[in-house]
Amino acid sequence: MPITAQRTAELKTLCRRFRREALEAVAAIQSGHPGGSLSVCEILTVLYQERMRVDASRPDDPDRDRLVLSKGHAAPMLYCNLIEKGFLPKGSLSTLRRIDSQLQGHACIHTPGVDMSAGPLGIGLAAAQGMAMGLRLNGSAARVYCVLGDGETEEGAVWEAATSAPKFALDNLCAILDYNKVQLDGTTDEVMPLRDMPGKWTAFGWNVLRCDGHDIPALTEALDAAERCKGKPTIIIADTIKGKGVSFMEGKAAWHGKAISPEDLERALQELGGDK
Ligand SMILES: Cc1ncc(C[n+]2csc(CCOP(=O)(O)OP(=O)(O)O)c2C)c(N)n1
Repeated sequence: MPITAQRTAELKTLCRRFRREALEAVAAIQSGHPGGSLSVCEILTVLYQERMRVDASRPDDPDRDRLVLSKGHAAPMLYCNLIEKGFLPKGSLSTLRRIDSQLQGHACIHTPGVDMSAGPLGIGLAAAQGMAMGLRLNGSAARVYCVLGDGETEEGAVWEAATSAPKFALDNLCAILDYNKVQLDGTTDEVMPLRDMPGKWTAFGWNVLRCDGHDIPALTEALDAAERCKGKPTIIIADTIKGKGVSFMEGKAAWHGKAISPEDLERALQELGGDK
């Protein structure tokens, strides 16, 4: 079912709040990853709040959809979504990255709602593939989503999983590439040119879809098309902007991992607007 205009507006409002909360949390601890959290905001929000079948009252439901945030440094945006879904207590984002907090800088599988630990880039797609195979063996209709960074695809392990998932015809697996064209210390073109991303995944045997990764109806449409595709895994190449929503962070590798000063936080919150 296409998403309604009203639901789209609700999710846009939610995304604005999530952006504010993620930046406030990173600023409070003076460490973390603003840029990649802002770029993946709509992707994670549409997944968790709109399309994934997950229920916080049954966190271990064997038939729940899974999500592997392979670009694990964007954990603040994952936590915003898990809090909204009721997996984590309201207000817990203020404990981000503190000793003994459940909300570490990279998500950990012991945290309620988190399906896979992350930290070293490049491992998530293989883990998601294993989950998809296990679910199919168990006769489950659950789907597995894996969110990748584009810089992350410089890791060779991504391409081992990219090779094998089509062999096993894993149509319950959907990768989403947060294609913001910037990584840790430069653009991906400068650091390691990725060249023809859609062509590469097509050659590996994937169903390749492409959309604007900040456009909520386009993302929902792509996720629905992925679910309809049979016999092969899907990758949604979602064009995004690193730091999206805050003009002085947009497209800047300098805002990949950075402490946010109180002045910059204030400027960012003013730009984002919305409720305090
Ligand atoms: C194996 C490994 N190498 C290096 C790092 C350090 N690192 C963390 S984020 C990052 C850049 C990732 O870029 P990208 O995947 O494009 O993420 P995004 O721009 O979406 O934040 C790097 C190199 C890591 N976490 N793991």
